Amino acid sequence: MINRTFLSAYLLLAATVIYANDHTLLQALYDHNVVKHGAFIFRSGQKSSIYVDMRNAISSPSLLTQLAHSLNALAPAKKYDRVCGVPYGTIPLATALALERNEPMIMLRKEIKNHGTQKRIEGEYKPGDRVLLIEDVITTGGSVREAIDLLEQQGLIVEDVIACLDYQQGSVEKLRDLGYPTQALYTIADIINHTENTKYTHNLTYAQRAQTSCNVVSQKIFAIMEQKKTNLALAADVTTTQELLSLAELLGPHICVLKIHVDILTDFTPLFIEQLKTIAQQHTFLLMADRKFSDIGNTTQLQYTQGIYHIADWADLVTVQALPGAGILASMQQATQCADRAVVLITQMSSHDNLASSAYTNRAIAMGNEHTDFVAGLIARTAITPNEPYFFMTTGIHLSTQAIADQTYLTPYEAIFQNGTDIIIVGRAIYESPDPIATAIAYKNAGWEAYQKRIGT
Ligand code: 5IU
Repeated sequence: MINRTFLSAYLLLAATVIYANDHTLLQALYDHNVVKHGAFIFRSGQKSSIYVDMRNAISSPSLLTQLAHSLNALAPAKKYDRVCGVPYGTIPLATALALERNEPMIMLRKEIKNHGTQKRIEGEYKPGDRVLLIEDVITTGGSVREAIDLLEQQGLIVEDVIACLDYQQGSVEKLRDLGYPTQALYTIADIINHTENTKYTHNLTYAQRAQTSCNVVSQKIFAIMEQKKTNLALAADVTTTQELLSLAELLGPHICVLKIHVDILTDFTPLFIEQLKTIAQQHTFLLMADRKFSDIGNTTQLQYTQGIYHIADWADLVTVQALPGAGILASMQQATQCADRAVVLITQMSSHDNLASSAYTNRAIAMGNEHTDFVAGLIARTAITPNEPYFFMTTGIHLSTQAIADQTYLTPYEAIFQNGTDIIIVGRAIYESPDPIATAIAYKNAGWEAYQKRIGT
């Protein structure tokens, strides 16, 4: 074993801090249920309010790729003869990294096969090969040490160790002392800090938030949720007015918001809007036009108020992209001059590989913060800001987190309980189901139970 200098240890530490600031990846770990909130008890008996399950990352190709990118950036800038993952949990990640680096891989066996070659290492290698070793989470460091022993027994040289998470049990420092430069993308303290920053509204009820919010539409929505005991919004992406009116009539009692794409209707008439408004009043839900306005202020103002849809006349809520900057909000607000019209600002999206980086998300929130009288809510995967006036709406919701095309799904429990958002927006899972009423009730109950658990009842 080679003993490294203090200086290299210091440089490694500095690098760790730099990569720990990558909040996009950290956020993705939450979004994909790698980091979970709750009450957990470790094998040691120690209690924790968060739990990190790195293995869940393998179910998301985008997250696995993102992790491989970040680990690649974290690894020392040199070539290795072999990339190897600590068995067995880290093998998928090591594969992703080996492909990204275009370097050969080997695989360790924990047990010797009692048939065949009795090999402990799969793949081709020769004594003296220099290895980059990957671990997902370093706790005691025992698995890393075992892997190093195995590799060294076969004459391989472990040059560097990189990991996703350092549980800060002193093992990373111990490995460095033994001569294995070790770095991690995050420490458990990074994860806890991030978690603390997202927990602000967890214990407030919707009724309390209706009282504390300064936005009229926000107050309305919180009051409706409390009264109807539902945080379910229906995304009714159907293409005829008849289908849409039937869905509104059928599911109206179970929802707080009906979200529509008015421009996908093939037979739109102004009369349809009158009919929809009547149903919304009868069943007490708000109308949301998911128009995703994104042009310069003047054009958006015209799109909002003119054309054949006259959205500003009937939509309680409209979605707006933050991309054009604050001018879009000012010009829309000027066009309505009406306190019961509001915006839901898009700060994050649910589509795979969308471009909303954490820097973009933060700037979008800052933009909303300047207009809280008009911005009532945020579209987000996680309740990302300590500002209470907002309600957080989450798209991409499914009871089974199966993937459909480019959509990334969270369960109602993950969105409401774990990620602290307020409203689940559900589309195909409900209106394409054989029994939309029963399915809507199932989603309503799941969303409500998650909320009750969050507020502690
Ligand atoms: N929608 C998303 N993701 C987003 C945003 C909006 O899915 O990030 I902003 C819309 C698209 C569709 C609905 O109208 O929400 C989700 O429909 P499904 O539940 O059928 O995937």
